[in-house]
Amino acid sequence: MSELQIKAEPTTVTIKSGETALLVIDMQKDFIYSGGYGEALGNNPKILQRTIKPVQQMLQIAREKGLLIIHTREGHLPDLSDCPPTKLLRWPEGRRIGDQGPMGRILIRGEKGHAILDEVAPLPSEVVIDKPGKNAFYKTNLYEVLQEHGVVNLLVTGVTTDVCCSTTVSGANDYGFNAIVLADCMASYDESRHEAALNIIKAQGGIFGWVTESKHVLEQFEKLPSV
Ligand code: TIU
Repeated sequence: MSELQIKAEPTTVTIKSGETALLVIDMQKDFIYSGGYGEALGNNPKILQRTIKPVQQMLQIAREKGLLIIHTREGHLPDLSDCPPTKLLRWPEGRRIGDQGPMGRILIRGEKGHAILDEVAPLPSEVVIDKPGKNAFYKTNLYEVLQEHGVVNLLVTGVTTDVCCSTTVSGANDYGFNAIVLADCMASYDESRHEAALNIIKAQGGIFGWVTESKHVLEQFEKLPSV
């Protein structure tokens, strides 16, 4: 198993490729396209679109080098039985989870808006985890999947930095994984929150993990033989 040294903040991080998975968080139309949940919350979803290309590149190299790839999707059952009333009722009617929008019912599994973007769509062989919360470890089998595959390190990408990515990184830390965040593969609806969330992750000697750019990861993974 090859050891790779990834340039990152606050320190260079050494990982074994066979113990590393690529995690792609919530690259769904509901967040990244107009007419979905992100917009219903008052955001401009276009801001997240800069992540598409770098995430696509990370998927390509991870597939070439045989990494475990896990995609997540935030969403709820059509009867909303897995959606806490607090999450449901916090926004005005018409803009709530389950309300009808241009991409179907907002943040509901199986609706058009719930789907992952075509550009970064999972292959049939890849793991897709549906989650009712922000943190991808909450009420999912993510921990068990990672354990089963002997994963220690997570290369974390997706949206949004300050919500589903940061809560998942915090979860990863508690569950005993190294989270290595790829800043250019991640975005927030607000640039200052993106920066703040990254700063919190890498502060205090890397209290939650590391922050790097995909170019540093690509540079290292390119050295590995393809599968
Ligand atoms: N996936 C994810 O981050 N869910 C959110 O609700 N993000 C917001 O920034 N609102």
